[in-house]
Amino acid sequence: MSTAEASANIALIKYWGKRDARLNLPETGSLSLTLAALRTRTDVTRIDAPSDRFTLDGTCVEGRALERVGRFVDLVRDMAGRSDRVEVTSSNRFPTAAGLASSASAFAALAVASLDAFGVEMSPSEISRLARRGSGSAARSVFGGFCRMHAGVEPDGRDAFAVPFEGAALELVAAVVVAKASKKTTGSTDGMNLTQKTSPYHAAWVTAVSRDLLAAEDALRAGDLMTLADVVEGNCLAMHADAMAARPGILYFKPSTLWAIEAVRGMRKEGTPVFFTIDAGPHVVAFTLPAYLDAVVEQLAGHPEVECVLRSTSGEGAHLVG
Ligand code: 2P0
Repeated sequence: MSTAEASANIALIKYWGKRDARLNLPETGSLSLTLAALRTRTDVTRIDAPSDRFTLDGTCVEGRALERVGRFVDLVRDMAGRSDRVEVTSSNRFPTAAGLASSASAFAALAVASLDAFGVEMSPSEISRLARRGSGSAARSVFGGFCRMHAGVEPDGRDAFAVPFEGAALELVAAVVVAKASKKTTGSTDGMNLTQKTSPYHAAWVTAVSRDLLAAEDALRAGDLMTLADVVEGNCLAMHADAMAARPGILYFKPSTLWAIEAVRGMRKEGTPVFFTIDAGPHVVAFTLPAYLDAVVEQLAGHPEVECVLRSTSGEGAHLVG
């Protein structure tokens, strides 16, 4: 049995659109921080059976999710020249009932465990490229800390992988404001495909990302949290504006999302170094400096639709354990 762990990551500058759906190539680059608290552990064992098996958080999974895992492991089977089926057992070390399940930590951990199970050796960039085939954001969870995903230009995707971002002069920690579970929202893949096809703002989004990436990298290197706050919040709201302008519009915000945005901006106005970002769901992630985390967590817990506020430092990249 091969066991790997990986942590989810939260993008400061977001990925929202693909240049190739089959190879899962992003339209733009992105910039993220891997979060220690959102961890997935995955075991992969080669088995003598007619088909793959997948258990997630103690429940046997079938249908599309099992097929997605099987197709991903096929990439590793092809490299190894083997056809053995596998048993994949995965567990998330955070409250999945809250809808925080992450394809980033899942496919980064599955990539590392599957390669080990089939005895295939790869460089970290090659592992990132492989993880990307499972999920675009998984390419970033191969690495710890800040991470820069390159969109690349090659049709075969050989230059579309993540690398660690060096030289950050800020140590960011996160408060994850988990909204109470509500009806399932549009998944990221479907959401970005619909946005790309129908949103009149999408071309402007793509242009904005290149500019935001440069500005965010400069601010991170300069340790300029207030400039980073403007760029990251602006990029997040631009992604959501793009999605909201799709037909039909995709709206991920809930009342607690808007409440948390206001709370974060209120704290910043009062002098707390904190800023927010929001992925394809209602949860708000507030980034701050370690000395302010307790106060930020306390302020963000006070809405009736907030399930809990998780605290996280930056996390490690995907690795084998045991
Ligand atoms: C991001 N998200 O950069 C953006 C922001 C969600 C909002 O990457 O289709 O699950 O599997 O490549 O990786 C989530 O997208 O999408 C995502 P696929 P994925 O973090």
